[in-house]
Amino acid sequence: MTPGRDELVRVDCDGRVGVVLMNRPKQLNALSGELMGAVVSALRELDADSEIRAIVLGGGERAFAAGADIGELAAGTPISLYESRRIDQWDTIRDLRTPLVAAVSGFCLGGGCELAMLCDVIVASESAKFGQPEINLGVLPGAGGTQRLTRAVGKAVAMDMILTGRMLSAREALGLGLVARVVAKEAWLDEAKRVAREIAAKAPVAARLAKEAIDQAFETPLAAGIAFERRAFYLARASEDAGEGLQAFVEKRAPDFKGR
Ligand code: CO8
Repeated sequence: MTPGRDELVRVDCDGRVGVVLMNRPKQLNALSGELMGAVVSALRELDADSEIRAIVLGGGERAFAAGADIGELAAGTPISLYESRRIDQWDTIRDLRTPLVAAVSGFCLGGGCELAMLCDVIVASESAKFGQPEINLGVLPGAGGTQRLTRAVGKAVAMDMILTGRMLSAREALGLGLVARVVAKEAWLDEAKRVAREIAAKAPVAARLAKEAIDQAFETPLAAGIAFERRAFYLARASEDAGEGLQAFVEKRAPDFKGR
């Protein structure tokens, strides 16, 4: 029987934070078409919910995700992959406006590493292992790994990882700028939720514009990125929340952001 979305992902709301946990533990969260469909659909729903101001995307303790489902890749043809637009749907994650925190414990490999890199902040357990081992299967990263990993860790390490399949420890990933925080093994999910709650407490319009502006740093030349940032700044300044935030500082009180 085909598992439903509710079996493949656990979706929960913790105040203004949405939590999506991938749930194919026996296959180390190998990203089958169905699992990715479930992830994308859950994330899009949370993104459309105006009450939600940050989202955590996680896996289990043993694996965030060990890559695309190798059985499916072996059974499919290049044309079925192309026709199904399997990889294209990953792009929709980049279009989400709500800040996304990846909670990574254990294996974060291949498509799993590419999925984590689609998120805005990666919080990793000390146990986390990051890698792009596709070369061992006779292929290469196909969902952004050659591009995003290179931008995150630089050419030398990206070449090393992608050409040899070497995995990075969480500490190495932190040193190289792939992840934002490394926490004790048992704290990976709680810390990711804590970071998400911290983001959710900020002015949401400013947070979303800031996320968009940072992403521009990877898409545009510097001058165009600076121009984008300036307009985003003016737009944020026009929000009610900016009026509230600035006034609250002057009045020495905590701001009450409304998301307007
Ligand atoms: N796909 C399918 N099943 C998997 C995958 C996977 N990626 N990874 C692990 N599993 C399954 C294993 O087959 C095993 O199943 P079973 O118990 O039925 O035999 C179960 O998960 C547990 O795995 P292991 O017994 O192998 O556990 P170990 O602790 O010994 O090893 C490893 C863990 C090192 C993670 C090992 O499982 C491994 O090497 N996995 C494959 C990692 C990999 O090569 N990932 C890259 C996949 S290709 C890819 O991601 C391309 C992305 C392209 C874009 C997206 C296209 C849609």
